[in-house]
Amino acid sequence: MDTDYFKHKGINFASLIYTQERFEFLENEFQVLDDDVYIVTYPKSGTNWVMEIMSLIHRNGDFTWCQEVPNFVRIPWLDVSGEGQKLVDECKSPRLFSTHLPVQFFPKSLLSSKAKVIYTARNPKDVLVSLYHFAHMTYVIKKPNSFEEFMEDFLQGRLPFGSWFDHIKGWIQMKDKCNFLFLTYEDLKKDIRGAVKTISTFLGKELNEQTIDLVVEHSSFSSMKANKMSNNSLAPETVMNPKKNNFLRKGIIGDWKNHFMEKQSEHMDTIYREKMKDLNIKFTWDEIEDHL
Ligand code: PPS
Repeated sequence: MDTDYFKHKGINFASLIYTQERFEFLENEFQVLDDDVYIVTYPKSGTNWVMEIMSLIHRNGDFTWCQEVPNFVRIPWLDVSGEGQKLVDECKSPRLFSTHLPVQFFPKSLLSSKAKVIYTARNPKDVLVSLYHFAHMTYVIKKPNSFEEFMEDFLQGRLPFGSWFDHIKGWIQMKDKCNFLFLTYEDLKKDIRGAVKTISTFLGKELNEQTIDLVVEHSSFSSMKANKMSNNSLAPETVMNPKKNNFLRKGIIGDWKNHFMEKQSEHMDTIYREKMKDLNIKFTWDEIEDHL
């Protein structure tokens, strides 16, 4: 099956599950509610992991919801059209949504609401590697010809959802707002208990130690991989090839070192420094890299 993209305001999206009309509707007409919670990421930054943590916190550690209901039904994708759109339109308050939308396409009604946003970012080198593998099993990203070419598409913002740099720089402008929580995949890996506490406090839920244990256990890589409601093996076959399903692939920090040649790493570092120079923020992955 061939993958087609269309451009919305300069950014590529897969025609298979997204439409321009829906994006216009979401940006200008969709009503954000005060008790909504949005999980926002650039693709491959740990969205499904945060969805699992959120589902478990939402149900106070009761994991039956995660074992009986697919993750994309528990926390619908805000930005998709077709069948997925119905899940959004029919979702009852308190609503939990996930999305990869860049900030400029997000519903404008967010600005006048108390809805909460959890933004999770990940080392772009690991995002690129994860995306590269995902592109071989999905129909929403064009099949890469080579890692080299795919990297250039990533760095130039030609992949779906556009530039990683613009995405994070756009969303991080909200970092001082009280309804915005910024996390990194690396934070979750380094201290999952701490991250669960941070997320639950942000959501206004104080969990006891036993409940935190349940959230940690049932959102672990191995639990999610073994759970067909959370490993995306139930995703539509038009979107992902179930025979190639390895959505929960490795779940580690630093797999980029197994894929990048030295000169590719230096090339990406140069672009990273240039594009991020105005931000003046040190991210968890920068610190991890410093200690290697
Ligand atoms: S998507 O398609 O954009 O929604 O993908 P996303 O969920 O954002 O990212 C997929 C990567 O996250 C890893 N993952 C996890 N890592 C550690 N622990 C847990 N529980 C977990 N759940 C998902 C998943 O394996 C993908 O990363 P890679 O590097 O490809 O393994």
